[in-house]
Order: sequence, then C-alpha cells, then structure tokens
Amino acid sequence: MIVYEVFVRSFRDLNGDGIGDLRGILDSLDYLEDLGADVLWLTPIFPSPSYHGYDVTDYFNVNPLYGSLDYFKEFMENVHERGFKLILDLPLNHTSSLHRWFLERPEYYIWADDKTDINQRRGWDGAFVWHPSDRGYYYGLFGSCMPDLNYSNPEVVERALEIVRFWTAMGVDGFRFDAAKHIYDDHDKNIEFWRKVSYEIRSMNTDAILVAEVWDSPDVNLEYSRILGYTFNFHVFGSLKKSVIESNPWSLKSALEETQDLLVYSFNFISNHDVNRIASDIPDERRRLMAFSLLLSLPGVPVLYYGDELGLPGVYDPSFPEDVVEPFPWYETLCGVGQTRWKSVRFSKPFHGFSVEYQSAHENSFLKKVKELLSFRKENEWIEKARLEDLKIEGSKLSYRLAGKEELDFVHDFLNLTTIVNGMSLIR
Ligand code: ACG
Repeated sequence: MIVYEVFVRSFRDLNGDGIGDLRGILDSLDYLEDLGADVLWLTPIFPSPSYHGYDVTDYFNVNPLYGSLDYFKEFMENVHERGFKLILDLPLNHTSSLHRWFLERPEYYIWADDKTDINQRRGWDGAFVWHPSDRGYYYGLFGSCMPDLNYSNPEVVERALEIVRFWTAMGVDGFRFDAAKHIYDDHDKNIEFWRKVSYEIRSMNTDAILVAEVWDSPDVNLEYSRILGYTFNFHVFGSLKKSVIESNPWSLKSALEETQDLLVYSFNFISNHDVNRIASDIPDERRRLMAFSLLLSLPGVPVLYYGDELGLPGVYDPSFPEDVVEPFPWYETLCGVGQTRWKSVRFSKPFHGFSVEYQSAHENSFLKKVKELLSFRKENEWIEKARLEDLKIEGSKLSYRLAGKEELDFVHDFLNLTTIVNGMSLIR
C-alpha cells in the first residue's frame, strides 16, 4: 500500500466553485495512479461548518460542497474499479457545536458540575477545555466549536457503532480514527472502546484498514495497533526528520529501535495537515529526497501528504493552520479546470515551478525524482511487512537489512545524502 492523504477542499475542483470535491478526486486518479498511490485517505467528507471538516454536523451524509451521499456511492465504485482503496477520516471524539445532538441531546456531551475546575488546560498547549454556554460549561478538548461526546453514556457508544456500520456497509475500505486516545480520559477504557469498534467493523469486513491517530509513546501506540491494525508512527516521523536535518543517523536509529515491534503496523509519514510541510522543514531538495527515500525504505505503510511530491512549502501555525492546506497547484497560473481556489496562497505561489503542469514537463523536476523513489517501493511491496535486521551506524551511515519475501541491504548516508540498496543508488 502507498497511502495518499487528500485534503479534500484543496485538491481538485470539478464543479467550478473553487472548492475541491469528490468528482475532482475521481478526475485525478490518473495522476495518483501514475504517482504510485493506491490508497486514498480523504480528510473528513461529512457536512461541517469549517474548512477542515473535523467538526461534523451529520455523520450519515456528505458535505454538499464535496458531493452527495448518492454520488459518494458512485464515486466509491469508480475508485474501486480503478484499483484504489478508500479510507475515511472519522472524528468520533467530538462533534460540531452545530450538530443537532448538541442542542437536542445534552446527555450526549460532558457538562461541568460543582467540583469541576473550569480553568483546566489542555496538556500540550495550555488551551482552555471547558467552555461557557447558557446551559453551563461543557468540555471541548479541541475548542468551543467541537464539544466532546460523552462516551460514558452507552447510547453514545451505540451511535458511534452505527456510524462505522453505516460506512462499512456502504463499502469503504477503512477509517482513520481521529484523536483516538481522547475518547475517554482513561487509557484502558479507550482500548476497550476501540476493541468494540474494531470488532464491529471486522465482522462486516475482515480486511478493513483501520488506523488510529495517537500522538503518544511507542508502547501506547503499540496497544492501539494491536487492536485496530495500524497507528501513525509519530516517533519515526520526528526522528527521521531530525536525522535528515542534522545529518546524524542516531535519532532515527533510536526511533527504529524503540518502535521495533510497531514498524509493520505503522503508517509512516514525513508531514501531514497538522505539521509543517516537509519542504519547509527541509528546503534543500537533495536533503528532502533523502527523507522520501527513508520513508519509502521502511517497513510499514508509507503515507504521502498531498502536494509534498511537488515540494510545496507550508509552515504550520496553530492559530492559522490553513497555510499547510493550500490549493494543490495543477497549473503554474493557479487557474484552470480542476484548480481549487478557495483561499489565497502564501506558500504555493504561481509561477514558482510547483505545479503538476510545470513539473510533468521538466525531466529533472522534484516530482519526477519522487516518482522514481515511489516506483522502487511499488516494485518492492513486500517491504511493508519486512523484518528490519542488523540495524547499525558507521559514522554518518545507517545500515540495515530488510528481510521478507526477498532481502535488501540499505545504507543511508546522512552526510552525503545517498541511499544505496544492494549496492545501487536509489536517489538520482
Ligand atoms: C487531530 C487531527 C487534527 C484535528 C483534530 C481535532 C485532531 O489530525 O487535524 O484538528 O479533530 C493532539 C491530538 C491529536 C490532534 C492534534 C492536533 N490531531 O492528540 O489527535 O492535537 C502532544 C500531545 C498530542 C497532541 C500534540 C499536538 O501529546 O496529543 O495531538 O501534542 O501538537 C512529542 C510527544 C507528543 C507531543 C508531540 C508534540 O512527539 O511525544 O506527546 O504531542 O511531541 O508536542 C482540527 C483541525 C485543526 C484545528 C482543530 C480545532 O485540523 O486545524 O485547529 O481541529
């Protein structure tokens, strides 16, 4: 599998409103196939008042800006016919504050009582988690527009199971479970919840691809992967980048050791919609190719973030996260059929050589070089489930053997920025 994360609103627009849509995605399958992707992860496609869609107002429908429920079925059949799989991004931890449940079913949400410390802050950045309303304070880990669901209420658990049954019955191939570790404030209860969800889905589709978004320690990640099948490997993500940036293999080596048991259950990535784009963290093209070559030389499932294959820059600002979800540049002019234009661009400027149009026409483009790395991975799909052996460092070189159906010896030189596989250079 090679997963491609599509930020739906920004990818390809076919109805001419400047906002990406499902028809647009269908229309881009030639491009994605040519790239080498075979699994599409769509950021939330449900009705939502926000640009990102993580605050859902109806879990049983499709955002009218992206298509309709009827069209979704047609879309999915076409996607399947073309040999792609489809993963939906599903935020179950919270809804939108505009979801009718929030008005009609207060018992589905979490309300402060006399003992609650309403000044409680979020662990990682100090944001407030209790929000005032005319019905009292409610809990919303991701802000006041996104009240958390109360999973201590068995009815809410049943609602979540209904949602996964609905989409699984329709034929989607899997889910990315957003904010998976936040369902309860208790690790064991979370695990129990995801066990139920996983059981429900797998009783309908044994091959479902289920991936938990859990930004936590390797042992916690491992538990989620055991239940669901996959988790994102945040450890390899951070360390891979650090090693490439610092020309020092030690950080990646430790992450690979720490997540040894997790590797084949990992979704590996070098950027996504919550962090800086890789081109902003690693502006030098050669060095960035090194990051791609590592991503594609590890056991687990590689995930590409839309636009990274073009070298799009983008710096993640938590108070303005839109800079990493800019319109995918099909054309140098940033206008034409298919081009999304829902926001102005700060990074993916016109006439900067970022576009598919430009890079497809130039032999030495970043896109072409990334494609070569991807085709190596495509030819060696067994890597996904390979054992990683003989991991060692000599000076600036990290070497290991991948063993599975075949065997390959890798030497990644972090100083000279080369990857040698069985004596052959991988990066052009
Ligand atoms: C998901 C989505 C994200 C989405 C939401 C809400 C959740 O990917 O796009 O936001 O639906 C936390 C959550 C994640 C969440 C991110 C944004 N992502 O756990 O589920 O926030 C620490 C914490 C993590 C935390 C991370 C954030 O532990 O829990 O993630 O910080 O930076 C080391 C440590 C590790 C530490 C990291 C980083 O690796 O080991 O523990 O993680 O350093 O410091 C949506 C939109 C957003 C919008 C939001 C309201 O996409 O744009 O702002 O909604």
